[in-house]
Amino acid sequence: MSQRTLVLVKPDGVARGLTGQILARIEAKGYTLTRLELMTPTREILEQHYEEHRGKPFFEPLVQFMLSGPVVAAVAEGDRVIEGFRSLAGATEPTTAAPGTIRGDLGRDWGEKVQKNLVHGSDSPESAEREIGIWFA
Ligand code: IDP
Ligand code: MG
Repeated sequence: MSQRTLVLVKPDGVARGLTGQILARIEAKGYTLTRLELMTPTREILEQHYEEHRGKPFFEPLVQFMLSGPVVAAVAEGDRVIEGFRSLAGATEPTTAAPGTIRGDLGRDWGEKVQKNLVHGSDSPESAEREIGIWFA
């Protein structure tokens, strides 16, 4: 059965003009974009979205970063898209994310309290449905 995931092009990706390249990689891999919107999230949306990280040292820097400019929210669909998009995205830390991945090819460390790593992708079917509900209520 086909699956869906929430993808976010974070404010660094939008500000650096990388939205098209990032979405092109998702499409080139064969997934289908079924929702797509440029939006400016509220703190409330971000606190819900990153609920699991509340209390961690990078939580507030992460929320501030995500509030720093518009993001592109998308729903991508296809068999095993959750795993497939996280594989395209690469590891959380862009410095060591594998070359060939979005974060490995397009990201770097900027010496900040939060890793600016261009994209978000849901990590499980439960997270995907929860997150799609938050961003596309
Ligand atoms: P993921 O985006 O690869 O799933 P998560 O652990 O869910 O990574 O963390 C959410 C976001 O918080 C990351 O994408 C990154 O922007 C930031 N982040 C995670 N861990 C750290 C950290 O140890 N230091 C700074 N920022 C972090
Ligand atoms: Mg995560």
